[in-house]
Amino acid sequence: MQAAEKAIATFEALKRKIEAKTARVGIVGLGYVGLPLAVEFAKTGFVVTGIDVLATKVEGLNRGESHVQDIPSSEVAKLVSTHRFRATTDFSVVRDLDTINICVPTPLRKTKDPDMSYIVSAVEEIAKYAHPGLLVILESTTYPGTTDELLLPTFEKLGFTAGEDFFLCFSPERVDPGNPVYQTFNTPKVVGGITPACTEMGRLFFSQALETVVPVANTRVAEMVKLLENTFRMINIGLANEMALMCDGMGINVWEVIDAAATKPFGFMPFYPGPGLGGHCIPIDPFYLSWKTKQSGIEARFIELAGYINGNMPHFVVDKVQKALNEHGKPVKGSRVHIAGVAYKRNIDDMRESPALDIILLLKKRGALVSYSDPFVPSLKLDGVTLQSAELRESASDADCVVIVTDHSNFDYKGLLNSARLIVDTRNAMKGFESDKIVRL
Ligand code: SAJ
Repeated sequence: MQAAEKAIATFEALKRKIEAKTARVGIVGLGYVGLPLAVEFAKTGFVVTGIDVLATKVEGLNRGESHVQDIPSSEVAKLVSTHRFRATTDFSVVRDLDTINICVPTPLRKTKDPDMSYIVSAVEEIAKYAHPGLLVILESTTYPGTTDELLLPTFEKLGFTAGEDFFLCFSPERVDPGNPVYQTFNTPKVVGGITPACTEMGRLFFSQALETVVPVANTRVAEMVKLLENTFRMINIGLANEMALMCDGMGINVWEVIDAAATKPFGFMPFYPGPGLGGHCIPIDPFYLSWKTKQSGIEARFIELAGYINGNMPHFVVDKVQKALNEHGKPVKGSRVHIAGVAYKRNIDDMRESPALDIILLLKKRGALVSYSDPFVPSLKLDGVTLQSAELRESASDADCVVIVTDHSNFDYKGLLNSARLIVDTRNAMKGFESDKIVRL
């Protein structure tokens, strides 16, 4: 059979399996991205195999237990009992898979360089068992060129040709944990392939289980889409934080300024100042872009500047606490400072890159006695010390100053105003309350 005919036969064979939902789907990395994706495809009727390096995660899933906030255990249990989903640590299952989505972490090293080790090890394992007709889709947020430069050569070394005997795409994950409106099935899914045939295969695959699929020209466009989305956010948050610094210097309430600007029905989108930038996406993803552009001699100055401004917010907050205590005739040294909320954003338990950690360390460095309350975070280990979350109202009445770092909805802010001597509010959580006890960003 000629190569072209062979390629068409390979494409048609996989297309048929995907359309018939008999394609065996594999998801590598069963975290907040991979598990919801696995569940969506299993619910649509595919048999899905999840692969993860953590045996505890795999065993829990096979017992029908979910470790991901957006996926109830009952859902996992049902899919496991009907043999629609199972998890394993054994990559050799790839031999029998038709499609694989790679949903592993892409953190930054301390040097702000991308840590590609999770992607590299996953691809190396997959390559050991790769076979003709496989569709491989990388979902981990990464710099433009990763799929072309890191994944493609690995498969080409095995003699594969993308778009002919295997299909390779990039599709950015857009999971927003805890989002009550947008979940995996109804968040538009961008996908770009090494070749048009790869893109079409990726589009066909996702359209079996997800509401909207957005095919783009190639993998680099798809990789860049995600970085634009999150860089846009990070830079605008940086602008909001710089506005807070300017307004602070001019005695203007920045929150009133933003709320009033947000009444503009077009051409404006509100972002808000805060104690700093936390999470596993926004503070991280833009530096994948700036790292890559630096290699071609282009300085991503917006990203660097926003990173500097956002990174400086914990210091600004601690300076504000110091000034507020001094106004009340107290030094930071020896004062009891109670932190209300330590998670990186409201109503979740995620502590990754949380600015609360920087604020606590900076306060301790200045001699403050620091405690915290966070109903989502029962305890936290910092600088070798384990802190336990305390009851807010009681702790507030004992404290010289309360700092609202995370504005959880279930905090009793009215009660806090009655019990606290002094409140530094970094989230405008005390909006609507007027008192000289309250110091706002
Ligand atoms: N933050 C501010 N001011 C703002 C918005 C956020 O200081 O106006 C802070 C938050 O407190 C947090 C950090 O920025 O510390 C990140 O917050 P985020 O609202 O961006 O939430 P994330 O990190 O969960 O971002 C995710 C991203 N989702 C994906 O990457 C798939 C992001 O693209 C989403 O836009 C965001 O959720 C969302 O909208 O919830």
